[in-house]
Amino acid sequence: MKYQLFYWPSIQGRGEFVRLALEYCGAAYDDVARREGEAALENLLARRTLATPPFALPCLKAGRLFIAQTANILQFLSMRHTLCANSTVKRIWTHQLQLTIADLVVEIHDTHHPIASGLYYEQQKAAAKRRSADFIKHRMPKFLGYFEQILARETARDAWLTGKQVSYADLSLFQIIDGLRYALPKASARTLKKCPRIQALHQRVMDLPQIRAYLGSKRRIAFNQDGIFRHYAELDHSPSKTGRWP
Ligand SMILES: N[C@@H](CCC(=O)N[C@@H](CS)C(=O)NCC(=O)O)C(=O)O
Repeated sequence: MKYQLFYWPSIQGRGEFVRLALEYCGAAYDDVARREGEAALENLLARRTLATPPFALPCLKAGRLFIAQTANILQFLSMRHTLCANSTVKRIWTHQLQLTIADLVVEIHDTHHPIASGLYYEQQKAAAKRRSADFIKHRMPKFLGYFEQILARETARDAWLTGKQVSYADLSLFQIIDGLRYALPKASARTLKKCPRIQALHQRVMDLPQIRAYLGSKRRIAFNQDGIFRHYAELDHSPSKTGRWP
């Protein structure tokens, strides 16, 4: 069976967490809008008569089933493919980690769009400067510090977030780090200095043969200024010499 992924064709966005999981487990999928254009997405979002209509994208079609919410899609895929450890405790734990990553994704998005998604960045630049300063000073260290501590609990050097087995949460954390390095190169480097295990995990995910092949393929869309991770140099704050923040 071939899955159909419905997501915006020109950005990584939230769809990328699903693409990484599909690529890792070698599942056949059609990235529908990259082939057919965005009209396919608009048609889907208008189909309120579906049994499970999506509110927003990404959405995955598996047979007759339409599944939305990134964490929900990943949990579904993990029931069919080897994408997390096979015990109830580990499944719930992996889902919990993914939901925390979903919270982080919203905060990353809000660094450049703190007022409204429907407004241009230029219309909310002043608020974006304040929001990104707070994100860099407080939120990014808090989130990444949490994941670093989770990894530190494992004694084995080659452990993943949930233990011995790689899970979709590891693939998602890889994506977060890749994106933060693109969007906030200076600030993320400062935070990541204190997170050696996260840095190592990012490299280890990149070295997984399926992920390496995907990243080198045309299927991987480059980061750009339309996605969740956007690079605006003026948002990549550093504290001043006196330690003060904007
Ligand atoms: N919680 C959802 C959020 C989905 C979401 O906000 N998707 C964005 C694109 S990345 C969207 O289509 N937003 C339109 C809207 O919220 O009206 C998830 O994690 O999948």
